[in-house]
Amino acid sequence: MSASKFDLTGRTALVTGSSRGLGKAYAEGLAEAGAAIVLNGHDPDRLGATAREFRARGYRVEEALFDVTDEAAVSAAFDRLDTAGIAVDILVNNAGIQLRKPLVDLTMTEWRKVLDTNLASAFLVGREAARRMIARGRGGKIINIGSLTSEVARATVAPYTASKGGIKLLTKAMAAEWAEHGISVNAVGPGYILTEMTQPLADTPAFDSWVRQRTPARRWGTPADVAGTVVFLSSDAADFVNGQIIYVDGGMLSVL
Ligand code: GCO
Repeated sequence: MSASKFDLTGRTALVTGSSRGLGKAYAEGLAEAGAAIVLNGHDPDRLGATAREFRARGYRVEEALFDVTDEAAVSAAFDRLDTAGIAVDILVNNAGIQLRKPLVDLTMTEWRKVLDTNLASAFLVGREAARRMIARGRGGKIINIGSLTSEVARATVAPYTASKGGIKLLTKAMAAEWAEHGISVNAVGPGYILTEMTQPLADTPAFDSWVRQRTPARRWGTPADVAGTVVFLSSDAADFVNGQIIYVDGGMLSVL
């Protein structure tokens, strides 16, 4: 197989929640593979700083400041991209938040915020992207970001778990409807990856030890460990992969 199957030159990728953390790593990986990047975030300062950093590295970057949970804002953002002549060929639905709290203490407001940010956003942004991919008639790639909790649960992260379980099946539902249009829809489930979101866990000695003991690779993952799988699923090499979730977890889900 020629390396060109993994070349994203000429493609444009929108990565939601890409000002920092895993989303930023996915955007970096896609840029390194040749894609032009549309960065998304809701904090203008953080988004601008990341965009400047990417431009300094020679990446082609656009900034899309919008709230992925706001239907009107998502639609308006895509209208702005249309007006600018920017067609999204690759969408990575990465935006997500975590909230660690016992279910019995959770409020409806907290529940809704996690489910809206982690799951509804993938529907809202995916719908806008797919409408345009179908209309253009040249296919596309959608990668939804799941989690180990797409498969198994951990106490105190119920809304996150429910949202990531939803991501796994929404991925299949999207594939069921959009594969015939040449759109590959898949998911990636990162394991315990060291980011701002998980740093408090890594800083807890007992949790850090548990992760290292439960992971056959005996280490936390890095954002770079996950980016390659996102690039693969964004490339022509994955044209016949649909509705799948690939866990990048050092083997954690494979062992008792
Ligand atoms: C937690 C963590 C996990 C990881 C990741 C694992 O509190 O257990 O936040 O949810 O972030 O999702 O795949």
